[in-house]
Amino acid sequence: MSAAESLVEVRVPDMGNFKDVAVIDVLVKVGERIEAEAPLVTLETEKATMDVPSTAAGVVEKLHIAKGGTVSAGDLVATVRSSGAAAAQAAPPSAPAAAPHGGTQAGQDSGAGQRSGKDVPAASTAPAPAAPPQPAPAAQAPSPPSPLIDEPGFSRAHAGPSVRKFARELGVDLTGVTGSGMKGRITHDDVKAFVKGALAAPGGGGALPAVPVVDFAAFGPVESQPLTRIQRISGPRLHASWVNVPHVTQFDEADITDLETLRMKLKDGALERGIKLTPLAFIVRACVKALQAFPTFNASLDATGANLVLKKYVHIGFAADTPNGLMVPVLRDADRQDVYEVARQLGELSGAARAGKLTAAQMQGGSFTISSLGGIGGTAFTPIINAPEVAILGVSRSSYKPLYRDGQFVPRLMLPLSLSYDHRVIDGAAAARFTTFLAGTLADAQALVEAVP
Ligand code: CAO
Repeated sequence: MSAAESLVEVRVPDMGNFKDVAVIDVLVKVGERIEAEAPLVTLETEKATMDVPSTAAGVVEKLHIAKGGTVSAGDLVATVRSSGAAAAQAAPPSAPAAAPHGGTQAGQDSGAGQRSGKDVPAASTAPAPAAPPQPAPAAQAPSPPSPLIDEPGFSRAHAGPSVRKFARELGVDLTGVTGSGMKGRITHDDVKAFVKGALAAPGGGGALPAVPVVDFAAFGPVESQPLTRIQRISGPRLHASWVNVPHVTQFDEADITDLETLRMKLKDGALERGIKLTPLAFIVRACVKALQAFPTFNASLDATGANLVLKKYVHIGFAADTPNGLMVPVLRDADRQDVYEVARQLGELSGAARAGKLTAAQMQGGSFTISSLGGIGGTAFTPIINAPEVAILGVSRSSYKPLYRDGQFVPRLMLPLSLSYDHRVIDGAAAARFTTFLAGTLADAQALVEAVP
């Protein structure tokens, strides 16, 4: 070691009350040349991710911790062979060496003024001429939990450490981010697209106005029940769609009198084959025809929001009411199944959903969703789009209504349809054409039972 060199020990700074914090990434290698403040390792507590920066410029002599291990304040992270006077500004462990992502790193050039301009290239050390001196921040603990992040959902999200870190830096809840990588893995670009979407949202992406916190117990007895696991997962996704997608709902009615007559005729025969031929199977068939006629309803915006991705497959998701909450199994290649096969798969998938036995693959890849409340009741509702899909069909309970035809009122069985659509992609005229086509298709019962080519 030359006279100008010294060994600097970089330690984990004071992290408040956190102990045994996970080392999720080691960012440097032994022998690597680093600048002062270069991040050495990334730590993740339950609440935040933070880098531990080097307190000196030089060469990494030794690493004392490994990815997957845990550390506490004061633990040795690395020994850095510092070069010359520029190096040894090692701060004590309690100094503000680590800032939670999103927090300020200000004040860490405090030694620059004492450095020799001869020893150190000006470009790498001198403060920018116009930059005013920054006050040193107080020692920083990891950020408090962000109210925007659903921590259990965040930890379950399918994303690697660097994407998690990136998301935390931006305060993005990965629970609401749709992954475009392999097997739905969330990528950096997905996080960026999510942020762009949030910024483009009405209100400029600023924090949403908060709902007032009310002490309900002040008004009478109360009982607190935790949301189910499915509610905790689906809630942020529904919320993301609600706040990101401009929804409009188009209402219509389909005359299914003939369809119901035909269904009654075919029902028993189907049951002998173990198939329950419910109205939903016919509605799926009708939607397939409508999606083929109107491909923009079977599409999604890409991550940039500038292109529409038209899907050449028709995978229909359908909302299923289960004891654990709402689930959306996906009937794949619905365009290749006849009404009996659709009915059989609807029965199988909704049975698996109710038994809590759906696989992840059975809930992925949907290109359009149907939410049928017809078996329960109601006249109309405004379903939330299963984003990034661009439309969802709500179906309510059919009932007999007087229809004026050929100079007289006749009783017809009318099925209420509620189509919510993403107005960025679909305009009102297209939506009205879609529901008109759908209603016409449902009225043509025989065509719905024909074999699929
Ligand atoms: N109008 C009148 N009756 C209807 C109907 C409609 N639109 N749709 C179904 N029915 C009848 C069926 O004919 C059946 O009667 P029978 O037993 O006499 O034949 C009965 O209602 C029950 O049907 P089902 O529920 O067994 O079958 P389905 O195919 O209609 O629905 C499923 C399957 C999984 C969609 C349904 O069980 C379900 O879970 N629906 C709730 C969906 C939901 O929660 N949506 C809201 C999502 S947003 O929170």
